[in-house]
Amino acid sequence: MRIHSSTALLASLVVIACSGDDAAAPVDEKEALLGGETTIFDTSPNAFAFPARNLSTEARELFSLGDHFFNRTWVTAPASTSANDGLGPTYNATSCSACHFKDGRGAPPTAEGENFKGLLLRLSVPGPNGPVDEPNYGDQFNHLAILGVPAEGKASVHYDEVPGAFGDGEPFSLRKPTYIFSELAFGPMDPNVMVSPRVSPPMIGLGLLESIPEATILGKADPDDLDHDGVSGRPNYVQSLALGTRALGRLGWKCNQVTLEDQTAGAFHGDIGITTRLHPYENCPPIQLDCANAISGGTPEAPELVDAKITQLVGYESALAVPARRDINDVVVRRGESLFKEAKCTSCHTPLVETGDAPGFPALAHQVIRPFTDMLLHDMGEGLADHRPDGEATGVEWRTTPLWGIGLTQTVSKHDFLLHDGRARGIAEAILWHSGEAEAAKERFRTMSREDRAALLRFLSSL
Ligand code: HEC
Ligand code: HEC
Ligand SMILES: [Ca+2]
Ligand SMILES: [Ca+2]
Ligand SMILES: [Ca+2]
Repeated sequence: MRIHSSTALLASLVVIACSGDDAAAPVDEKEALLGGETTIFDTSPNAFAFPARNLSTEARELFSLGDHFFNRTWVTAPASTSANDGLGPTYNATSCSACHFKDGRGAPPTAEGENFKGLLLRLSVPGPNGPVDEPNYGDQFNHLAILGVPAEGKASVHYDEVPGAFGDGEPFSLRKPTYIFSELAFGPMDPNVMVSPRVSPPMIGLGLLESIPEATILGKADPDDLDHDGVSGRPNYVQSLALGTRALGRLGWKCNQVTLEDQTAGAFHGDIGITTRLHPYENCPPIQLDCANAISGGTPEAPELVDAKITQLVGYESALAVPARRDINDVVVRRGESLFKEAKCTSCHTPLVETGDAPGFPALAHQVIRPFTDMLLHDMGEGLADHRPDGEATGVEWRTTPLWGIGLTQTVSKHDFLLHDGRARGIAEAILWHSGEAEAAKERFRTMSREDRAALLRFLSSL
């Protein structure tokens, strides 16, 4: 099914909602509108690539310009067109869309020796006032470089199978990754190096998440677990280069970036090697002399990318829409939804939130959205820990991942590897990795009957 005319589908949804043969109370068709009035209706491989349905004409133009830029391939400077040169000197990919393919999520390497594409490795070492960059490799491992400059080396993943069983005895196996560096160009890493593997997350609904009022997010935090439900939830505060101050982090797997502008400039610098006003110097740790001496596509005063382009990209990223839910009237899906609540998955995956003002993006303002995240950090236990603090996030904490769009992962990204490092092979494994504050919820899932587990998974696949 591929429907672009939203009003047509909206109308048919209402009909389904009224004529469904489910004996229970009729479902409010609005439940399908995960992104409120911004929601689009598409279940094709392009489902994550559309602008918000209610976007103004001007905002649509900005979206198109940014879209173009998101797909642009960067080349080594100097090139005949200076508009897209400045790649590297070291980098991980040559375009945003190489990692966020079709605005979906990246896949980890599936076997030892396989290349890293959608997964990157963040690095740091403990310093006197908190973590600092790894001295010779910086804050990210860059496995690629332009001609004449050494890449930082190679990385490989190794998976160990960890066996387990559901409450009814049915066995399962989880795969735990280990990362191995080789051919390191600048000697061994610091013995205290902390490595955080992260896949590229899907790009939908980011402007809506940015428009959730800070008070709403902080209102859900319960750092000392005063209500004794075993779930705390803490905000992350990180330095925003865009705002010039420390502020509430919302983006990244640990809420480690504040605004889309921060995230975009950071990605250009760390992932592609493009300098901007916020990151005016090339990404070359002191020992990497060939990197520092390579021809740049700009200067610190006139960086490789001008602010206007960042604005276009932010216009694109803000407006990428969330697709509507499917099958909301299916009896099994509805049973799964009840189980999701009963298992208290909702204590972190908040089903309903209202956005506040959205300066520059009126289409995103005051929308009733269903992101299934509280935008807070949670201790998820040793199994998922990266042991690498990030801002105020500890080495065991992660942002509650928004679950909207999760059921379209396979369609859009052609794989269903989930969690921050893509270790989970599908939704069930992602839940089974939950521990720490989510241990009790995980146990409720693990000990459900087979039928209930299937219903819960059907519900998540409808998102
Ligand atoms: C090498 C792969 C790679 C490339 C290239 C890349 N990204 Fe990302 N992107 C990631 C990863 C990994 C994360 C998660 C980062 C984290 O947790 O710190 C991410 C996160 C993001 C997020 C935050 C999403 C969220 O849910 O919080 C945005 C926005 C984003 N990237 C935009 C961009 C833009 C714009 C570009 C191009 C300038 C880009 N990315 C290039 C891998 C990549
Ligand atoms: C204590 C908070 C908390 C509770 C309770 C919780 N989760 Fe999560 N969930 C998280 C966090 C944090 C992550 C990200 C973990 C990671 O990537 O390492 C996550 C990730 C996920 C993912 C993977 C999403 C993705 O895109 O990678 C799924 C699926 C999921 N949770 C479903 C559930 C279900 C179902 C329940 C109830 C049985 C549940 N969660 C309960 C916090 C929670
Ligand atoms: Ca550059
Ligand atoms: Ca590096
Ligand atoms: Ca609590």
